[in-house]
Amino acid sequence: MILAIGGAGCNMAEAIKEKASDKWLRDASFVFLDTDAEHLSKFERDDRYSIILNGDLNDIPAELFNQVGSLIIVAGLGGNTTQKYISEIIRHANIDSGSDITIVATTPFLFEGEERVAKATKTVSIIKDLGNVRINLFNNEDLVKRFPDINFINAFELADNAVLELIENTLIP
Ligand SMILES: Nc1nc2c(ncn2[C@@H]2O[C@H](COP(=O)(O)OP(=O)(O)OP(=O)(O)O)[C@@H](O)[C@H]2O)c(=O)[nH]1
Ligand SMILES: [Mg+2]
Repeated sequence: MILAIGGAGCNMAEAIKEKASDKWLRDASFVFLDTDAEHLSKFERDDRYSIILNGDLNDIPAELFNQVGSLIIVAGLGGNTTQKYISEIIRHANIDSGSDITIVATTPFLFEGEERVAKATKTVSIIKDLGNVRINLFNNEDLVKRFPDINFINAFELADNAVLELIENTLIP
């Protein structure tokens, strides 16, 4: 299962769903979680599961993680939603399925400002405190070195592609 948290996570999951070349990834189940109902509505289609977060996890069905062997969580760190919900979601997934959990997350570009970077650092420490998840961090700033032409418009699309590449190249179902 690919579980997206927050605005960036949902955009990344969408890119994975659209562009994945590995069959296991194309066939994976997708869950989109966000506090932003308008953004979330963009991903609502028959084959997806999307859930609006409203302060607690009561809206997540108990059986959601049943029989999920491998859970990949995608998110952009640096925002409020992901920081607020990620540990609770991981605990929920752990209790329900004991599944193998991997987080693939990006850290912000410097152009987003120090506050975002600091928030991302804090979220990483929250995740690390849980201890039982693997975390693959992709530093968005690396894209600046890789793509000298990167700009405000294409930056997040390049990041989405890099996340997909990381999952296909390093994670085996
Ligand atoms: N790859 C990718 N990263 C993004 C995108 N949009 C934002 N980001 C990155 O993700 C970080 C977190 O942003 P969001 O996902 O919007 O934050 P959130 O978890 O929804 O939290 P709030 O919106 O603050 O409630 C940002 O600081 C950016 O670095 C995107 O479309 N794709
Ligand atoms: Mg958001």
